Amino acid sequence: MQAKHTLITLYDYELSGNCYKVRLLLSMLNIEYTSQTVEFYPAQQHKTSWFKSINPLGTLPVLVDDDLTLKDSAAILVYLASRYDKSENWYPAGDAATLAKVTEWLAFADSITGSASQARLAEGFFYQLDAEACRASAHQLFRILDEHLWFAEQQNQPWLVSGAEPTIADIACFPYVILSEEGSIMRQDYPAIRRWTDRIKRIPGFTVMPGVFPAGPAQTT
Ligand SMILES: N[C@@H](CCC(=O)N[C@@H](CS)C(=O)NCC(=O)O)C(=O)O
Repeated sequence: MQAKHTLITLYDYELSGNCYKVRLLLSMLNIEYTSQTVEFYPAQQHKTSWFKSINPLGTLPVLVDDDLTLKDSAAILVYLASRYDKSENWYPAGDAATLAKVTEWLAFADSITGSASQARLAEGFFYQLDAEACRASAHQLFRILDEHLWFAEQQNQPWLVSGAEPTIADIACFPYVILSEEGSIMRQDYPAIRRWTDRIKRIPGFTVMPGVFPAGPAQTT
């Protein structure tokens, strides 16, 4: 049965990877919400006085739950998991080291946004950015991510932070990795990343966005 939280509003843009992070967790936690579209491109509605009265930073996503307004995808993930995930797996607040590791990966996700997402903006949204430099930074991060995941797999750890279940760290890092080809950042040299993205696609409640495809049939051999 779906949890009823009719007061939640997500200020959202379908093609935004940062908004997708929030949509993913809302779906995986089966939380009902209302989506308010903010036309990012080409209308630039996020820079209008209407939207800046909601978020003076002029960035998406924004989540409003009752009288709480949150303006950053990582803050929103922390909030949703802390408030609505009864299993406490998504944001395991009980253990200091685990929590610190989740936070470390949230910061890493921001670095991915600052490189892979920027390359995508340059290629697909005609932003005046140094796409080549963004790609080079993204590849450095993907190499680190791939090695981390490879070593984790050797310990039978499927997710970014050790433990049997995924955390918001996986959700925060996933979107701009899986969308990286839209910025001409190919992932053929990162096999552990490819296996990890496939595992994420198999989490119950996984949802797609334009450019992201569902998992294929599970391998039986
Ligand atoms: N750290 C913020 C970054 C948000 C962000 O940069 N969002 C993009 C859309 S995907 C945006 O609104 N960019 C407009 C701008 O930076 O002016 C978060 O994770 O929410």
